[in-house]
Amino acid sequence: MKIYKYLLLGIIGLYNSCTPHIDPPAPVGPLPLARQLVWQEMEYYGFLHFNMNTFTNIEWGEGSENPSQFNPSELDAMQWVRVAKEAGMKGLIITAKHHDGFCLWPSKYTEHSVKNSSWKNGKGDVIKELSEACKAYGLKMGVYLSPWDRNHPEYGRPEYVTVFHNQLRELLSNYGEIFEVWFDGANGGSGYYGGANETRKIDNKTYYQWDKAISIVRELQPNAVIFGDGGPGVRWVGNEEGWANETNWSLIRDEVHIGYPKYKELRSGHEDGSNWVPAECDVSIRPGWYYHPYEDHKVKTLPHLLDIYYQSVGRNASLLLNLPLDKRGLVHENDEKQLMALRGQLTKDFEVNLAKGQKTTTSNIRGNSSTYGAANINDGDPETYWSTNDSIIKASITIEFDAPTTLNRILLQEYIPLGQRIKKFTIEAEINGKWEELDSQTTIGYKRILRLKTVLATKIRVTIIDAKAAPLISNIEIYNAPKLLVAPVLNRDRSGMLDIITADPNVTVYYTLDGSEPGISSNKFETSFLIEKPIVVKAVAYDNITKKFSEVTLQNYDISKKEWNVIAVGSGDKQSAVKVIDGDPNTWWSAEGEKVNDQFVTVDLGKEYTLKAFTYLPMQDRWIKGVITHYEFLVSADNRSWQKVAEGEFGNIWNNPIEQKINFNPVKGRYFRIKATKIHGGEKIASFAEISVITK
Ligand code: FUL
Repeated sequence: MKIYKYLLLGIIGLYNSCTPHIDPPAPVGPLPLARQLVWQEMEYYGFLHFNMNTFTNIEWGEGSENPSQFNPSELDAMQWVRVAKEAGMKGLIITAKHHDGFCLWPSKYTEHSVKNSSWKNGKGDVIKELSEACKAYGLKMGVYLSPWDRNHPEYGRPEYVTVFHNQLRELLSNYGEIFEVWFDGANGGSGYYGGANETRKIDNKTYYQWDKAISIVRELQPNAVIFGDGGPGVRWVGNEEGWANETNWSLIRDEVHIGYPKYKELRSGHEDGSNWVPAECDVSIRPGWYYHPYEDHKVKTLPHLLDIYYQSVGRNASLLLNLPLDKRGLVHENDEKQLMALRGQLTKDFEVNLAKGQKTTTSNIRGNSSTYGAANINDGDPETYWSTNDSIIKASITIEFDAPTTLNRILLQEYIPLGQRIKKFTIEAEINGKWEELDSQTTIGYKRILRLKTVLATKIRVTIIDAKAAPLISNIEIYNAPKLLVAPVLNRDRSGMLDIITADPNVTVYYTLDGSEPGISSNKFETSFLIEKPIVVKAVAYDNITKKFSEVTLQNYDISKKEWNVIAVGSGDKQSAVKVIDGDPNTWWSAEGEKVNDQFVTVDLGKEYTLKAFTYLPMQDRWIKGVITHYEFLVSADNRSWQKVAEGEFGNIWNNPIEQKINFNPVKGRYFRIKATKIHGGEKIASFAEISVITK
């Protein structure tokens, strides 16, 4: 038998060597450079925001901070890199210098750096520690160097530009290979500037002598890509939320520069762009870029992180996910947990490539040559691709499964070394012998991942409808991602209607109202229902295919707020004060007057209850203000004579602005008043997101 096999292989080899040589398709420019191709394959890497702002607990330092304030207690670069590696990231970019000018390395060109800090008695170098840790774990390192420097006395004058270039030289000379140099777009404005405390304006197109800065990068790190609003290597995506538009060209026109006012265009790039500058989506795992203890409960949820992944990596962009290092100098436990949840889910989503080994045919093959044949689409080799004859743009690829296959993800890649071409394509599935369109989309580029509805298909067909020239596809993968099983979210509105929300519409929710653990024999959630009386709700999501449950959500509810009314406020608009009892944690109301007596809200419960506790939820926005630290709580039967039943402090509320519950001796009353006697940071105006009472 063996001899026949070799004979057959010999014949195939002879046939292949006789196949006439067909020229590859002509490139459709602009084209990526080699360093951009290497960068593109990284796909997912991390940002580290860490320096003076970590210790002053703000987002933008003025530049007047004292270097001694920088003093991490347990800085451990190995921990950052270990976490990043385990999360699946391929590199880390650190804020070597942010707008306040504080340098994480002992720069020769400023006194505002680690060398004058308390950390390691001024002998430390964070960039060095990170570069060593990256080397140890095989991760790449990048540097963020803010052009704007609110500390430097010469900022705005030519002398500072030399400092900026010299600092760039230091970073690119002393820490080994750098994969990306990140130039921020925020520029000029007010600052300390060596004590001048003034506003300095610059022209960000000309002031920094970008040509010179770029040539320094080219000279010292020829393989590094440069990030900026308009590149030149990698572009900003035009938002800090972690998404690109569905249509995303890796091209931009010449007119894009740092501070480009029409930055929203960067979400799609320019189809007719004359430069190859792919998009990078930068987003923080928390609301802020820097660590703030008051955001410990605001780490992005798994469904949110997954959306970010699919809307960045899945839309022909890279994902730069920020981890704010804390005052210890570590990635916080909460952030690490969510990173690993994302990693775990992505591993499940892309576990088995269902296209692998399946029969793949195409409507047309370039010169009928196996060099450009259909097999290249799922051979796992990014260097081979399928293509059509030059004149043919509309073409299709069909993947036929051995048996009907359940699927809901498709991943497509163009062979970009010869340019991004595809402008429009559709995905169809053959289900029970009938073709059904699952999606119709525009660009593909380096990588496109589509989340499709779950179908049981015998074939999948990808049809290229329009392209700049003959389409080149190097890879198609098909997956069946499991349902997203995360604990359901419970929302009760003012009238008491309870809604149970799941991250995946295809899971089933079971709940109990008697404190028992929910399971498949409990109530099945179909539609919102009324909860008016005090009760504990426990809910769980269930996947009927894997027979697995999510974690359980537990929520204690008290009387509904249906009959409640805000009947008085210390100052400001009483009508809009209804937001403090609307059941929505994201709406808030604040007083207007600045006197202590202006800072209260009075609520009529509609009838008398025995009150045992009250709750206060501070504002949940990214920029919180008016957080009450000291309160008085008063109760009345008739809205005339009032009894103070509690007063005191909400412990640690600024650092941890979650709902506060204050118990007191039970008291009967129909009216209650929450009064702020002190507000965080000496502010004068109190704000309220939600207030409640406990009767049970
Ligand atoms: C912005 C900066 O101003 C923020 O502080 C942060 O560094 C972010 C990544 O870029 O433009």
